[in-house]
Amino acid sequence: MISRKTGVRTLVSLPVLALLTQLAFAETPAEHGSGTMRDYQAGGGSPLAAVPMHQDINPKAPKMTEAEFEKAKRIYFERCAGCHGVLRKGATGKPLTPDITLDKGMDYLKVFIKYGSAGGMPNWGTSGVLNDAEVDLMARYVQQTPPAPPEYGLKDMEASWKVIVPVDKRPTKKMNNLNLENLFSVTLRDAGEIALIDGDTKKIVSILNTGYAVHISRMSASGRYLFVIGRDAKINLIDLWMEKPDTVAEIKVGMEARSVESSKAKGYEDKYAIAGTYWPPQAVIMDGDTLKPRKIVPTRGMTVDSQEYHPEPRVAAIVASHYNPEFFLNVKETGMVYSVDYRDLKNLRIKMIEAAPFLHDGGFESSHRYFMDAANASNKIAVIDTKEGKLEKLVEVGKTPHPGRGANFVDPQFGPVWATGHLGDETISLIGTDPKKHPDNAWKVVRTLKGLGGGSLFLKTHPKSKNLWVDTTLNPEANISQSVAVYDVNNLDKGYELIPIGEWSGIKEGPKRVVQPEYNKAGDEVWFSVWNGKDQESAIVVVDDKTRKLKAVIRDKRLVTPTGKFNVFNTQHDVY
Ligand code: DHE
Repeated sequence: MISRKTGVRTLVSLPVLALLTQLAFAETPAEHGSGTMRDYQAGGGSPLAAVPMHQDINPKAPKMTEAEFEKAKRIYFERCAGCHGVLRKGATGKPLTPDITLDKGMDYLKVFIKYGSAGGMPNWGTSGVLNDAEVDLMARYVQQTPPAPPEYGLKDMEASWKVIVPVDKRPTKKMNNLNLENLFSVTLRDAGEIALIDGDTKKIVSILNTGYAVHISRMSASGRYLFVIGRDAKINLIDLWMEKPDTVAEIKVGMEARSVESSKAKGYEDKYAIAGTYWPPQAVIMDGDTLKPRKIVPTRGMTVDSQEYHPEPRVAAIVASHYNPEFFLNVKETGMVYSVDYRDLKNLRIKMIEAAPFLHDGGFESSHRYFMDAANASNKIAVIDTKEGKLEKLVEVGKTPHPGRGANFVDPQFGPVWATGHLGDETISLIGTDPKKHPDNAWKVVRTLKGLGGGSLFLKTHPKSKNLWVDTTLNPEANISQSVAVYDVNNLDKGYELIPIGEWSGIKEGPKRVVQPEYNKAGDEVWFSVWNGKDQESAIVVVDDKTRKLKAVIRDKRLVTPTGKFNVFNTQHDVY
């Protein structure tokens, strides 16, 4: 048997081999199989590991002491919950509820946990992450009734809510000399901070404390307020008009989260914000200038395909419609997109649009009418018409699409297209997006590009650019994860040029994974993060888009684990 982590061949006894071959808990290999994919799913550990939980005793399950249970719970939330879910009802990984695990029994479970499965379960034992005693512990743990983290309602949110600078004490005009439209908010993931970087001078303006394992930034419609969300569901509202931009309000909207967005429809600019949580499975609408929580939107419900109840459908990407006063929420595990009409919060209108599992990330095509939404476990892009509020089409793409917000450009042969890369294969799918002038190409994969390899997370272009940049952050080969591919959108048949961003950073040590291309406002520079370990030096590499030559390297010891970068203007206007 070959360990996915080490590539080392290990001898496995025949009964064990027999068990391994009948393992039925197959998972999506691309999502989960390699150490890097595994770490990506786990996201550095769920903040729920430290949360006290309610626990029933299941008399049929093997005995565990309280201390053993606590230890196993911590391991579960650090390693397993990202795929199997908080309540073990299954997400990317299969369900692990006692009705299934008690039947499987100790031997089966121990083999499964120790050796992994061909379907994608990591080999936790043979890779050295868990020792035999811990494998035994986890086999007993998954036969217990899953402990349930507490709910988190309006009262909890209000208790965490702080308005640091009230609205009437804030500036009435911009008080700094920053070119705000070309400011970048940069995620400093493991520091729990963001860096505000001046896009013109490339100087760090300030470093601000945010939530744990901070994740993304989004802009208000006016470009004044910056919203930053951490994995611990803490949101910082930052006022960019202040002499020194700083947090003016904060709130914790749940126990685990990934997404935040603000209202963009005419008449509702800056009025509301919304954040989606992984736990509890819900979203909350807040006031856009204070984060006062207003209305909670629950997401528990039936799955799109078999219409079975799912107790923990997490909220993944959220986009704000430019057409109607509505947010579009990805309800991941049920495969439904909720359009939430925010005109009347007392009589909230929610439309449940059937898409496909598991909805993760996505963005608008160039007209901003259609939300191109990745259903990663189905290898599909769901095209959601945000004007009509309906599913337009499900488009089959490559394995495990991961577009970020995707990339829009005009294909010389097929007209306007939106592109996605994939975690599970080396392709880039180009989908026609112009039903009016190019009806034959609309909502079809019109072209497939060959990229550097699997493990792509993000790709980007800009309306003023002729280049399409694609990262391969999670590829197991260092020379690929440290490089990006760039295509000439007017000459796609020529293939890509490989650009060694990691090498250009000048940093010698560390994995130097290159992640997330992001343009400046003018569209003539593209920024890449060179993402190293927490104790290693990282960097941001700025490339001249026209010449594809190195323009600047931002190196500063305060840039700890930079990952996402959000240019104010491009984020505000959904330019990508
Ligand atoms: Fe992300 C976007 C969830 C791991 C960097 N990530 C998103 C979105 C979701 C999501 C739902 C879309 C938000 C939106 O548009 O509203 N991310 C998750 C996870 O569940 C996952 C797989 C594991 C976890 O436990 O967190 C995960 N993400 C990562 C990382 O490890 C990355 C590479 C580094 C980091 O900073 O944590 C990472 N995710 C990003 C970035 C975006 C993002 C940079 C926004 C891209 C954009 O251009 O908008």
